[in-house]
Amino acid sequence: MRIDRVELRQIQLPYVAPFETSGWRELGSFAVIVRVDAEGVTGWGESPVGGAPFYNEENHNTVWTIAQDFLAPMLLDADIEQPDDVARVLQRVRGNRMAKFGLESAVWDLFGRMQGRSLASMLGGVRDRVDVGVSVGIQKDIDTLLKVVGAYLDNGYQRIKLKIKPGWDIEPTRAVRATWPHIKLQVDANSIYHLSDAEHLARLDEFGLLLIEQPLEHDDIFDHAKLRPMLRTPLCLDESIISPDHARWAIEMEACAIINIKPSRIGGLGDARRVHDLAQAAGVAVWHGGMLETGIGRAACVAMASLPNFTLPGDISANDRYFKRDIVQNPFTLNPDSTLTVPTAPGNGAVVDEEFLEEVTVAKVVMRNA
Ligand code: OSB
Ligand code: MG
Repeated sequence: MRIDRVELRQIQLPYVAPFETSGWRELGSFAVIVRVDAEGVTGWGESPVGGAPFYNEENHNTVWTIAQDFLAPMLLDADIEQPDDVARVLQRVRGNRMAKFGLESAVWDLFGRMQGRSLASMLGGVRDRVDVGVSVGIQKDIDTLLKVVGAYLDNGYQRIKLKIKPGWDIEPTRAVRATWPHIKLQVDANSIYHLSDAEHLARLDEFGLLLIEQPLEHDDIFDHAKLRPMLRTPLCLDESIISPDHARWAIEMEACAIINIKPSRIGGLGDARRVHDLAQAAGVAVWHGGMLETGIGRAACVAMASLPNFTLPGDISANDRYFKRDIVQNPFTLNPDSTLTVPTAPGNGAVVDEEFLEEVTVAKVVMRNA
């Protein structure tokens, strides 16, 4: 099958509140939205990339350039018989995984809509609801943090993740734990510490955390393997796991007990599923991370998280935690048991609000097969 048309859009969509990590602060989504058309059917995908290359090496402008100059032409040139063909077709382009993911996930959606199958069922999902929590950014002080966390708990979220950095780690975590002794709590450092901080990080052990996420360098596996036995808190990798091979290396090196899966970071739903399967075979738990996706990317995350080895709550909050108005007509809402319901409609199930999408589009390009 030939893809007839690829449309790329840069959007700007403000968050309900700024999101701050150990390394950056963003005020809104800079996602690149991908639309693919073939045989009269439309598929949607999202590269949930940031405005600055502070999480990984990509930003909205690199996705825009690489998708337009290389990935979209390669996709339009190829014969695609199944979604898994896309990764192979785009393989010559090194890295740029968020850019690849936008196209790859759009093709999964396209095939699902053509075949009348939900993305969850195509991927091998086994759940009709997925457990979710909230990732809470760095706040201006501990009082504010307690208010923000309290509000999310009141909304019904049963798991809280705190972003940490030097100077905002032990005390905020202690305060949240002291206020809510029994909630599921975890922390994410986004690569800000070094192996020499091991003793400091071990001070988090007393708070009964589910996990500590990516304390060390974004491209490191080796030092994480050294750090892991120095902590009682289970170690989880995010930034470092960018492919099935990286997952295998981390597992063989015993660098982590848990893997955060983000299909966008790994460059495709197909490879994300491979990471899931490798981890499951090795007895390593996985959970679904988030990149503050719009409703398009979010729908794919929820489908992915319905696979069997996603045994910890995901960073996939309801759409209203991120946006006042999203670019879909069917946002997820939080169920009372801190879950989101897995879509059963064909493809990713997102119903795109094309009028609002047009409003928030700041650049658009269309490429076609002759
Ligand atoms: O490290 O998990 C991360 C957001 C953007 C980039 C990296 C991360 C995050 C989050 C937010 O923690 C998760 C979400 O709610 O989407
Ligand atoms: Mg993370």
